[in-house]
Amino acid sequence: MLIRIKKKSDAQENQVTSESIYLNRRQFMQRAALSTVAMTGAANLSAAIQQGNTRAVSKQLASHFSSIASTSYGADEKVTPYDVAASYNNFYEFGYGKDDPAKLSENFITDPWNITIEGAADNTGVFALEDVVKDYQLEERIYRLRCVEAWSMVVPWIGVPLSSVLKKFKPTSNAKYVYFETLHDPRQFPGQRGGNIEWPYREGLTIAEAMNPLAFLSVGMYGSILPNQNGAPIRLVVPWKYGFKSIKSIVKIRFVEEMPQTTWNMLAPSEYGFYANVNPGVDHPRWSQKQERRLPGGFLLPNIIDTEMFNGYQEEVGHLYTGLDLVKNY
Ligand SMILES: Nc1nc2c(c(=O)[nH]1)N[C@H]1C(S)=C(S)[C@@H](COP(=O)(O)O)O[C@H]1N2
Ligand SMILES: [Mo]
Repeated sequence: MLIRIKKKSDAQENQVTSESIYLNRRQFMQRAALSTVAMTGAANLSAAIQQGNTRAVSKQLASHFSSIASTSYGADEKVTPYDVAASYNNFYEFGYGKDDPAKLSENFITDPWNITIEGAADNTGVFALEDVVKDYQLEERIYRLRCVEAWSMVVPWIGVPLSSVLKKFKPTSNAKYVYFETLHDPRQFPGQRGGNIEWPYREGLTIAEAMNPLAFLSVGMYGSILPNQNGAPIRLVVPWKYGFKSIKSIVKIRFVEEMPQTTWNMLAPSEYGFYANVNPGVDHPRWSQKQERRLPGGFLLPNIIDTEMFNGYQEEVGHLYTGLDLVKNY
């Protein structure tokens, strides 16, 4: 299945991929036997992608993963190898090292998983993860992810548009912002037993940002469910903003009237703003944002590339900021 989205960031449709290219043959045969796997022409199989992951889809999302729609988002991008995207992570709940999340998240419990919906909406309450996403077709979208630390990757996410999910809860006219929280559980998250961060990790978007078609709630990547270190079982992906906005392992969504407090802004407001739009014209106080290091690889050409305004998604999101001073509102 192919969802046609006509945007400049789209690429030729003959390069559109499907989840099947991420699966090794054995796993693919198993899954094909179990269910109808959505397939489109999967022409150029890169060895790195084929290595993919071999994780099973958990019970709660299994039926949903039987059909994943390809989209043309990022079809011209060179996808970062799975092993890199799943081993070089920021997830401070598991530690500050880039390899801590992969090493320490193996036993993280993601099933069952509930999400609490609160605030300025008609349909609030506690919802099981599967009930939050089941009404919507899962899509694969290849997005660039640009960390404020000036590294970047390209990830094939699987998920649903954030706007679809939010509309289901019927936000009222008082809902000017959407606030998100990660699970707070120091027994499972060693990082939450101390440190400078006021847990839980929290993030937020304006309602217009949240309703923008690019904003995505991801439950998977590289053809299967999210690895724990990447924010299982559900995380936000806002590709035009620095990576820290893409909050992981979400348990709470609250519709609010005032701009919410967000983790990195609380920690260092002069370094990390609420908007955090990728912007090569606004340097971090301690380093330049004009370029980035595309993983894998070090600070050497050709891994060093120019950073683009809104991470290259200007056409899709630029209108959200008309009249806003993007230097002051970094
Ligand atoms: N709960 C939580 N979400 C988080 C973080 C975190 O430490 N905790 N790190 C953020 C940062 S700084 C980045 S760059 C991305 C990294 O996502 P990835 O590990 O899937 O590449 O997750 C973001 N979401
Ligand atoms: Mo980041």
